[in-house]
Amino acid sequence: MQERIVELLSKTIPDDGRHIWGLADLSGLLHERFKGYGYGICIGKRLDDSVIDSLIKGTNMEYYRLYKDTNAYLSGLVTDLAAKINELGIRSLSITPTSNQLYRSPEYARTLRHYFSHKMVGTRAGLGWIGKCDLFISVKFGARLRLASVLVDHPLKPLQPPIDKSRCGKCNVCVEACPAGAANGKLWNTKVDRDEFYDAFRCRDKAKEVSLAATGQNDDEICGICISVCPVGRK
Ligand code: B12
Ligand code: SF4
Ligand code: SF4
Repeated sequence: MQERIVELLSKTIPDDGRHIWGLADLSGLLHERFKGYGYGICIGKRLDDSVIDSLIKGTNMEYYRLYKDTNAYLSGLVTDLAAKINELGIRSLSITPTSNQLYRSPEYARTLRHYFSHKMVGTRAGLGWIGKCDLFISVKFGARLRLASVLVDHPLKPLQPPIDKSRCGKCNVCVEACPAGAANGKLWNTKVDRDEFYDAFRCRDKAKEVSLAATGQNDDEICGICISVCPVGRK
């Protein structure tokens, strides 16, 4: 069955150098509300370099539009994939890029955590690691991508080994560039919790402030300087 799923993914996800995907074993890692789903598919869509490069000077309307468009595109792609996997007789569930209110814990205001982490599916699929500003750094595109996932109830064997620790090394570029001072430079591994190296509240408050100033929209927290400056995946 894994072969049929791989064939479906190869046919459905464009092979255009702007997508990455991989298979993840998530046994024991998912929140109880995903009971029955032990495996997942991570899909990443590269963001346009011209827009991401421009973020070095701060967020702007082009990034806001790209963010919304990419979310819509990936949501369509994972919904389509989940439907096709269900047709193969395998139960599956699509998780859109921003997940949704359903996957936002009631404690969200206090924790800034959802029940579901796309980045975790990405590291288990061997596609990348968690960088010093808590972004998913894909081997191929760096942080210049958005992620979406599909969960399945059928065993999947990752196509490459999971990545368990940071590959940032001595680089500190995003830590120094962050206008909120949100990261302290500590390296991630699977035993290090987010709050030990990155302050999500500092990031959220700064991102809210800069996105409102640049776009006039207050429905999101969009900054992204840390995406722009990372040397991994930069052309
Ligand atoms: C809540 C949220 C926020 C919050 C909190 C961010 C945070 N880093 O926790 C706020 C509002 C601050 C925020 C801001 C931004 N966000 Co946001 N956000 C989310 C959301 C909805 C949930 C994240 C969450 O629950 N975090 C809680 C922590 C604990 O989990 P985590 O951050 O996902 O990562 C941990 C685990 O994955 C763990 N892990 C990884 N592998 C493994 C393996 C094992 C075995 C174990 C045990 C653990 C483990 O390591 C990580 C660190 O602890 C996700 C979408 C989603 N559902 O995944 C998007 C998401 C993380 N955001 C994203 C982006 C791009 C941003 C912004 C740049 C704003 C923007 N949209 O332009 C900023 C950047 C912030 C930053 N530097 O991380 C992208 C990240 C893409 C990438 N390359 O990493 C995501 C994945 C959306 C998407 N679909 O692409 N965001
Ligand atoms: S999104 Fe902006 S404020 Fe948040 S960590 Fe990245 S650079 Fe810092
Ligand atoms: S800028 Fe450097 S430290 Fe930050 S995520 Fe990228 S490689 Fe890691």
